Amino acid sequence: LASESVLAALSRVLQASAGREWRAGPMVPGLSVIRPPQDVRNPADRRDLVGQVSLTLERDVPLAFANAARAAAGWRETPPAQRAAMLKRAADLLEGQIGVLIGLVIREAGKSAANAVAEIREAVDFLRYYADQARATLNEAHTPIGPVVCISPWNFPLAIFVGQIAAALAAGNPVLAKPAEETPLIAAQAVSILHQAGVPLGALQMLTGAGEIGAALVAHPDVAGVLFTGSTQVAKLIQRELARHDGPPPVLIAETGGQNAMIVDSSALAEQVTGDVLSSAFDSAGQRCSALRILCLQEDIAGRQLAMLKGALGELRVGNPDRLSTDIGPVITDEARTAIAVHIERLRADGCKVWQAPLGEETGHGSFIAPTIIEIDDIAQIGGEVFGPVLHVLRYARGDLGAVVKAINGTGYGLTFGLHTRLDETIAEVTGAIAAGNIYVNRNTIGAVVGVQPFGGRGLSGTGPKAGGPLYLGRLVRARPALDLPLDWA
Ligand code: TXE
Repeated sequence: LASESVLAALSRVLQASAGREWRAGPMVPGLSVIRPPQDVRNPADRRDLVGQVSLTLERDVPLAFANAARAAAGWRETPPAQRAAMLKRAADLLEGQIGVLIGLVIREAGKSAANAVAEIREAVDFLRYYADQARATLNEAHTPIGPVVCISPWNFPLAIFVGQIAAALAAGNPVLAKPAEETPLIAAQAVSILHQAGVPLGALQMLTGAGEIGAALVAHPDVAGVLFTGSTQVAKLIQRELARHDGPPPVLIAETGGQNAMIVDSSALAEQVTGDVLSSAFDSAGQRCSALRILCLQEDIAGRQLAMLKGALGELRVGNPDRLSTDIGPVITDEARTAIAVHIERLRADGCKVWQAPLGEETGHGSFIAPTIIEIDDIAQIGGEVFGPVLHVLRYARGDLGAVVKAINGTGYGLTFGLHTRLDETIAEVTGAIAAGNIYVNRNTIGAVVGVQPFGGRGLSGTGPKAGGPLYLGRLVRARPALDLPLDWA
């Protein structure tokens, strides 16, 4: 967002999208009954009606599977190169509509303009990546597994939604996609684009609605695989349901939450740490599975580092992302805001020191939480995952490094981990001992570059290490893919 012309273009895009109303509904051929629509409102300002969605009913699920069964043979027999060409065409179409879609992502998901652009770019990258994978790895003898249910969250309403679909489609499977109930409008645009690019209506269907529609999809006897990103709790429910199926249980690939930590020792560069911590903890209002939750500071530098972080916290601009000057937007719903606020107040009542960024003007009509730093004495004080802009800070003594690593592993999650140090032996010791899928050294802990840096978690964070992938710029120490999915499923 650096250059003047880009800023001017974005401003025009935002103005053009203001006030536009979008529509979404079930995309299941043969569904005749029109359901009364529900409003979808902007989390930054609930007075802004982004559009309306009509909901799928549980009794529509068998029709969707019947459509998938009818489409399966045709899709399976479509040569991989042709499927790849469709995904590439969809990538081009998505890229061509980026101007319109930025405004929709900002208004429906509450993302900042920079995050909205990154989100759309990632979706485009996923389409091209899986197109290339299909062309490079699949031959005509490859056998797809059958209908794949893709269940996705609201925090990457386009990138994760499209990434799951592209992986399953590339491998020749018909897809039944259930986007998050909070973000159906952007999902509907993505599915329309894939249809426009040539994917048959029966090979890619979308079912709107909440968890019960996801549950009904997973419970259907025809399901061959499930790609899920969301909470650990729902991943476990899905796993249990799939185990009840007759015959071999369907494939489950799950990417769930994290309790991600970073260790900063006294050799680290304080200014670089400040920038990396802020982006890791507060970008997207902390609503990333990879977001930093626990910052462990070696005690001799903790006071100075904390002072720098508090100073930077005070400068963050929290507000409506329809302004390009906004750093931090809202959290997704009022329920999410309440849950995060309850967590902060519990730790304050426990005697923890709490610092918060000022809330900007015009945050009164949205679901805003001020970015927050809380000093804790023990990782166990945090409890479960807090999905918002809250960073917990723990001081540790030099001799306690091993105990800190043990406590981090003891959370049971294992998604991302960061280390800031300039001591080679510490890098070797800590990265060898941490049980996380993605480990970052001397950089922020967010992000995965599609096709370059595979991503995925262990333990409570997901279905675990898959095949290895290429290293990222030599600074990502270890990465294991979770989204590098169904291409092995033959
Ligand atoms: O997730 P849910 P939510 C985590 C994070 C957050 C928590 C809750 O910890 O606090 O999830 O967010 C569908 N059977 N992450 O409520 O409920 C649901 O409709 C089948 C981590 O969004 O797991 C939605 O489409 N499906 C994260 C999807 O599952 C069901 C991203 C995710 O919803 C279902 C977002 C059921 N029984 C949240 N119940 C990440 N790893 O990036 C719900 N769903």
